[in-house]
Amino acid sequence: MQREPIVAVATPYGEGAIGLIRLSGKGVLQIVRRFFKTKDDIKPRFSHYGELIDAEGNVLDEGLLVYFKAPHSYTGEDLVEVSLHGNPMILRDALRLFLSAGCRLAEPGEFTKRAFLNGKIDLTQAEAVAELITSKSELARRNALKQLRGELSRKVNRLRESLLELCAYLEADIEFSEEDIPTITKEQVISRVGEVLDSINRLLDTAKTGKFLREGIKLAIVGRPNVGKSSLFNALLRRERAIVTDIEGTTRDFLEESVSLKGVPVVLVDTAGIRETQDPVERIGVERSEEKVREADLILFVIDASEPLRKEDKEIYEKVREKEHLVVANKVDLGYKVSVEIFEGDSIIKVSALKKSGIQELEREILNRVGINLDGEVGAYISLRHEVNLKKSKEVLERFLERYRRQDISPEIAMLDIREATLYLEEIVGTVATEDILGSIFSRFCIGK
Ligand SMILES: Nc1nc2c(ncn2[C@@H]2O[C@H](COP(=O)(O)OP(=O)(O)OP(=O)(O)O)[C@@H](O)[C@H]2O)c(=O)[nH]1
Ligand SMILES: [Mg+2]
Repeated sequence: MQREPIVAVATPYGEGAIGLIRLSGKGVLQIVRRFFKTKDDIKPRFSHYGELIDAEGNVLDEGLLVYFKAPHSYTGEDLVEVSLHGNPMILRDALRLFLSAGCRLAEPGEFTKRAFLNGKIDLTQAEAVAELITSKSELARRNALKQLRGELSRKVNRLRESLLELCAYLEADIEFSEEDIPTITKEQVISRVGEVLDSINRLLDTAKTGKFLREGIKLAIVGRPNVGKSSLFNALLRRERAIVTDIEGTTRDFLEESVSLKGVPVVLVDTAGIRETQDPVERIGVERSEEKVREADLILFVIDASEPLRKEDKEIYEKVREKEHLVVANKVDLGYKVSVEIFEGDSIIKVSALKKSGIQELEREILNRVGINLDGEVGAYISLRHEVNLKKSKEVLERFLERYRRQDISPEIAMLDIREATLYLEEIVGTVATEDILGSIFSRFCIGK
């Protein structure tokens, strides 16, 4: 389907070797050809050199034109890309020409939205386009590419097909119930739904990691004064950002810095050592530290390995153990005199922030703890939208299973349940998609994409 012609600058604003204008929709080649003069016969997917000339006959620029004939284009419509020199004034003038000839300025994400509407890509792939452009970390980028190549779609579609088949069986049961041909047994229904639920749970397990990849991990370094929190902060940052002294209570206010841990975005927070104190400034610092404990995705609880645990260590540990945490025994270069019985079940990572030893192992442990295994393959990590729908689908299926086992459900209702669960999956890939869903996805795009 060819919609009204749209145009946009597809390259970022500013000076560059090349600036690209993209047009898609009905009659875009004719529109461009009114201004872009070339000696060539224009062939799809070939690059043609020419001049861009305005209505008064002034040459605006020289450039290259590539024509993609529907349906073999990004949008599935006729699509033209004109590469000019990357000067914002040239691009603005070119844009004006095309607008004057009947094009409309594209909305954010409109090219990709048309690709979706024309069946070139599904909704998870459209989302992946936006993520591929905006991802801030190596792993998020690799994940987006996987999603763009249909990894998530395949997984969700497999589940959807399994449920649709089940629907067909249940329907046949209703239609031909008198004829006494069992098309599917009760056990088969239960095991099929069970399998789908297992797969949904596996996908849901990736949600937390997906969030970390996209938004980063908030990591708070916490402990009593002088155990070496700021030293560890600096070691992880690989620069001397925080002040380090042997005076207890050196860090008064928390410090936040972003760092990439093996390609994963991390916000590191150094906090004031937690202890009872009369100093009003330090007390506010301690309160803020406690707040950071609450906000963090993961806590590095630091102890001094070179001496026995103190009462304060144990008190802080009581607060920390409720949350995701790692115990970091620092100052191992001074020996290991700490008794660690109270940390039973916790893995203790030995480091020396001063000598910079054990830091790599600590980084690996941090990523492991949030579900990122650098040695394994990057999986398909779902986003919040996928998570919400998968949970709804799961809920319906669980309710169904429970009633089906008790035989407390008519075949008609059973079918409706399965159909509803399928619908939530279909919303993920966009087999069914409301304007609301589309609006919220495509409005996040940049113009020209
Ligand atoms: N030997 C040794 N000393 C360390 C190590 N890490 C830190 N220190 C020393 O311990 C002292 C305190 O270090 P900081 O990093 O300021 O400790 P902190 O936990 O941030 O202390 P507060 O900000 O007061 O809560 C300094 O003299 C550091 O040089 C280590 O791994 N080995
Ligand atoms: Mg400090």
